[in-house]
Amino acid sequence: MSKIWIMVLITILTINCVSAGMVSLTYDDGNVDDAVWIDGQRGHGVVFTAPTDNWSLAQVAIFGKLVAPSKSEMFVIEVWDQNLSLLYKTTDKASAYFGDNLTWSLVDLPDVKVSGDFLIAFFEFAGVWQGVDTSPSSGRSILAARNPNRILNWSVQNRTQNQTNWMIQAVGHSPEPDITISVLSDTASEKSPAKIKAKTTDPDGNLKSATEYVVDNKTREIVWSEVVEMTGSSAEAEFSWPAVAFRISANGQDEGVIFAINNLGFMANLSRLLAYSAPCILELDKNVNFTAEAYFGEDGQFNALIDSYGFSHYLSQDVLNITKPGIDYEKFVKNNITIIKDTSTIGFINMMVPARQDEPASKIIGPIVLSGSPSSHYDLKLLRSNAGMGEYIAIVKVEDQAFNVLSDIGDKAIKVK
Ligand SMILES: [Ca+2]
Ligand SMILES: [Ca+2]
Repeated sequence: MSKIWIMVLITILTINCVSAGMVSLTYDDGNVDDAVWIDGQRGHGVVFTAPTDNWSLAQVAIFGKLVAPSKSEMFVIEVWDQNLSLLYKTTDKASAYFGDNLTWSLVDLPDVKVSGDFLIAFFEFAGVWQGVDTSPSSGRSILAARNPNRILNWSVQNRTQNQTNWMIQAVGHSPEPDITISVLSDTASEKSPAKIKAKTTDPDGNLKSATEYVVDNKTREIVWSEVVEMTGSSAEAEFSWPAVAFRISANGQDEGVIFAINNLGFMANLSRLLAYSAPCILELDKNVNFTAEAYFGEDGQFNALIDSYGFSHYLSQDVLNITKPGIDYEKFVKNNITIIKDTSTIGFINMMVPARQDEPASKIIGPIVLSGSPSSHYDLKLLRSNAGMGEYIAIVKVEDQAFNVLSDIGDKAIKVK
């Protein structure tokens, strides 16, 4: 459970293990399951997509350890463009980067400019165990060979390509956005919401969104979040917060504050039904866990549950009426809904912004046993309740299309009386 948790957190807070200003492109789940070396002149290759044109690839991270005794002292890393032409090559001693334990090693590159798809190939000549994540793969991990540069047919002992993710990451950077926020109105109530203004700029003009978080200064819980779209090289947004908190109720009982956020980009006729989403952990049956998103309508009704692989475990009749009009809902329920009544559970996430590093950043609300039925929306409801009296802090995070993230904290606290 704890590993899944961490993944959910990473998605929300975009914590990177790399230094400030750097972005890490990764297609593995971060948890190593196996390690392999490959023979001969073959290399482990991963096809990456640059987040923006002329992205500066500054480092290659490889999860590995030395093979002892090693057949080869040297390794080669090559960066190829989408035509498999060499952009950069580096050769070094394996023992200078890898040791006896499986861990991430960073190899510096001199800011190689990449655009579109590019390939990183790691030729270890049977000198390094390459870490493998065996979760369903993105199909981006391949076998590479040189002279001429090519992608080989897949052939690795005991490993299929659709369950192999070489643990190789591309670390790089591009111009970052900037943000300043100001609290225009620092008392909040339903009638007179607090107002927070965010001003953002981005030197290379690929702004994407700004997200406001309202944090209870006492419990450090994120009680409210709202995201707005942004584009171009400068944008402003004004958030208003009517002193409300997202909470979840199950079977008519209030279970507590959860992390939820409004959704952008659904078709107009679905946006009302899928207005909000909340990250959650779905346990269908013992030890069958998924990270997922629960979707709620503007009225708080639970309308969809979609796991991180894109598989939907539940859709409400209202959603189905729009996505597949004319389909018999009872039949659909029988054939498509995977939730097992009175057995499956759902855990929501209460996110915190800890005041100190040793304090927890989240806890699970639940697990809640799903004892309702699809037609009763499993008796789950997203509530927008009054936030309790006290002080709240506004944080706004800006993101650009190249995965850069920056945030700013409100200059004064917001009071709810
Ligand atoms: Ca894994
Ligand atoms: Ca940018």
